[in-house]
Amino acid sequence: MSDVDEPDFAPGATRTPDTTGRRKFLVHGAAASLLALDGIHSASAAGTGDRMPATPWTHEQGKPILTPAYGMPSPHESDVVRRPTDLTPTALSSWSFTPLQDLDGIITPNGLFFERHHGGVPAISPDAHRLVIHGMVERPLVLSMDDIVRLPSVSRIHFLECSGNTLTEWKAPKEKTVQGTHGLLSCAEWTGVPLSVIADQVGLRTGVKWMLAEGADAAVMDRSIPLAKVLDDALLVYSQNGERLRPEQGYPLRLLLPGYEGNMSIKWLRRLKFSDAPFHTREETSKYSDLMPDGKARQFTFDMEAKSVITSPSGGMRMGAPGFREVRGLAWSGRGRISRVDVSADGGRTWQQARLQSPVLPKCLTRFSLMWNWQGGPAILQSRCIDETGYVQPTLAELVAVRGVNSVYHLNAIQSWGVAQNGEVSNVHA
Ligand SMILES: Nc1nc2c(c(=O)[nH]1)N[C@H]1C(S)=C(S)[C@@H](COP(=O)(O)O)O[C@H]1N2
Ligand SMILES: [Mo]
Repeated sequence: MSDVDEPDFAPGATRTPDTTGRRKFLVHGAAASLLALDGIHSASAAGTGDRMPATPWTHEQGKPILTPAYGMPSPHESDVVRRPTDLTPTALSSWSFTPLQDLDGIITPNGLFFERHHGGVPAISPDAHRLVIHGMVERPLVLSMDDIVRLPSVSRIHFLECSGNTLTEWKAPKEKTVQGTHGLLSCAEWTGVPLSVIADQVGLRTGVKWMLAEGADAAVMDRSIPLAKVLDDALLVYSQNGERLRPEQGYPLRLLLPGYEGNMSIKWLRRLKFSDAPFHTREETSKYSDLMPDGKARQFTFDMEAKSVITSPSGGMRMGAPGFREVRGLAWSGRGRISRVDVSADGGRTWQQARLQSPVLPKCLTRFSLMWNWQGGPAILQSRCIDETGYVQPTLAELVAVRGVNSVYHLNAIQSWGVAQNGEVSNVHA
């Protein structure tokens, strides 16, 4: 193949399958696979039959079943872990970040789901746990976990993102990896009871407009939620990716508000109170509001706006040999489905449409990819998404023009990864 005639992005890379293109990408790998085949041929010639060359693990039995009873990843994957931050003075009110650079598809394994706790992880017994529902209702209720699990359930795949995700990147590139810049983001299949079912059970009085949700942890985290969201798609969740919630994710019961800032999805949920007005809790006045350039703060910025990031190659990685490689990433919107993702290798001067991997679900991570021919020189990789409302992910300059740099939360700007001549990839502002 001629490197000169080849466009940077694979022709037709947005269509699948693209067999012509794929054949070309494989040319570079051909030499390596021939070597491996050579091993098989020489083994046959030595009279061992049609077998692969011997490896240590074919000579003895493996470990028996149930070691351990709850399965764990291969020890060779021990680097794939959540990582903490140096931003918080205590590990009781802190974050841990999901290793997005190491994950495929759209589901975050439960042991790698990011954590955000304001008062540590409580050890709650499900038998002792109760959910109180009161306020402007006809029939106040106290529900046990047994009561809740008997109610009609649904399972839905949604992302959860802390509105503090990417908070270090307002003024200058800070975190080295995508885990650090974007790892307060995870996605799971959640199972639980639609809150609309609970609202039916208690009977809302006329005039109800808001609902308070409160946690049973030492932080007693509480937030006001508009009634429209409660009745639309809010879930009382007890399971995550098929098993009961992990303690870190709110065991035995949490709220999930699809597409809303993570803070509102109250964990260790113990109380719902219906009212005609918001409660103006600490978490929605002193925290989780956005200070604008004019000195006024925006309050109740619930939606996580459309955002995307390239996860491979990304900060801290090193490119292999020049040639084709798949650029991969994630896109999501708190307002619905992702409708398009574009990728640039020249800092946003030119764009190519990426392929969206199915399923493309509302308020869910969407995986995108594009074959890119790295010529071996410097490049700046970016992704830009558009959601089904037509909203286009902004550049950092566009976001700062509106928001200024006083804000902490809701940084959804385009992320740039610089590829150096020597193949090193790093976090840059372009
Ligand atoms: N009770 C309670 N709920 C809580 C929190 C908390 O500290 N206590 N943290 C909130 C924040 S800020 C976020 S981003 C999400 C994080 O959920 P996760 O730890 O399951 O990822 O939970 C929210 N719910
Ligand atoms: Mo958060």
